[in-house]
Amino acid sequence: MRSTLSDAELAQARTAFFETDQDGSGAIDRSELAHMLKSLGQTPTKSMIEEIFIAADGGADANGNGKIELREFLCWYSKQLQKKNNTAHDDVRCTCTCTCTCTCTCTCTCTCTWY
Ligand SMILES: [Ca+2]
Ligand SMILES: [Ca+2]
Repeated sequence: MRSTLSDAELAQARTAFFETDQDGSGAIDRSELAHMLKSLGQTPTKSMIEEIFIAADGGADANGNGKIELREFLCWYSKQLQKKNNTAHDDVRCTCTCTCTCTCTCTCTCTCTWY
């Protein structure tokens, strides 16, 4: 694994992992992930969870055993940070303030991600 995390980011990621791993099993399962997202103010849907676990372009559950081990989590976390940085550079950060879920015909194309 090539780590692109700084020491501070690594420490942060480890903390996040152990906070999320509520039963201390050393791995994050789907319900633990859902709980973590909720604590971040997200409303995780089943597909959102699946997306994180098994996204085609690098899901967190790299070995497909249905759990995110620390190694997998760190790898995934660094990818998210990279994405975030790339996004910031491209200046396509979410600037839209429309949070409505109505079916109006506004053409808001906000691309913010779950974090
Ligand atoms: Ca666990
Ligand atoms: Ca796994």
